[in-house]
Amino acid sequence: MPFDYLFQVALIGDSSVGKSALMKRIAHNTFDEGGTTTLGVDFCMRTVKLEGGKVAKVKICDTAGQERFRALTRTFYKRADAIMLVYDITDKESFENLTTWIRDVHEHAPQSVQVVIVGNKADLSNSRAIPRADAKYFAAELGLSAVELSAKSSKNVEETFLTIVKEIARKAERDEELVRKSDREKLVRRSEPAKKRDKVYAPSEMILLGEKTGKSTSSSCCY
Ligand SMILES: Nc1nc2c(ncn2[C@@H]2O[C@H](COP(=O)(O)OP(=O)(O)OP(=O)(O)O)[C@@H](O)[C@H]2O)c(=O)[nH]1
Ligand SMILES: [Mg+2]
Repeated sequence: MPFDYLFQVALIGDSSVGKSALMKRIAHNTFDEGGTTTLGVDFCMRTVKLEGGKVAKVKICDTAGQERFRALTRTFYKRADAIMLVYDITDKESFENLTTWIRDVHEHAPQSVQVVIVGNKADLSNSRAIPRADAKYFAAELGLSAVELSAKSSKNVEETFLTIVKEIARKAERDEELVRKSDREKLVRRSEPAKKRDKVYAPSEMILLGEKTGKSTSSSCCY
């Protein structure tokens, strides 16, 4: 299927928070109980029809949470349009480690990247370790949004993913408009001095000027 945009969404966060499960839910709408740990990076593609008829192809990069892969995974979120920073709502440590992940994102990801704090395993809310309000407060302090979802039950996964893609698409459209505007301005700037030169230095006018003043006009100022 032809597409208008190619976006990258990276899933990052501690090991076992459910990044791979989330990617499979987003890309194939499936869930495997007890997945295996990711070694390096894994990918899936998803196509999204946008409002207005445009089509976005989204490359979802599922990165390894293990520390030993950090250098490799950074190279992927460097190119991301959006980052889903995942923690497990039943695992306090995975939430506390968000601070380190955020620092990493600020250091290595593009400034324009859209970051969403994602609390996974919302189906286990009876074993919740992180109150929803704490996550919202943490995200708001950083100017980010926070959502809770469940890769297992699929609750809120599709909504979150589509909201992210639509937001990146809106940004891409704004950027395109800025480029078009700047191209138009460049064209105007290029044509404006030429007009002025024609007006001031056109040989016919110079002859006229010379005639009016009665002085001869040198052609050396003509270019
Ligand atoms: N109850 C529940 N379990 C989940 C959910 N998502 C993932 N899991 C389970 O959590 C475990 C870890 O999931 P993974 O997706 O492998 O975790 P990961 O973040 O990719 O881990 P790394 O690849 O090591 O970084 C697996 O046993 C999953 O079945 C969820 O939404 N609810
Ligand atoms: Mg994984």
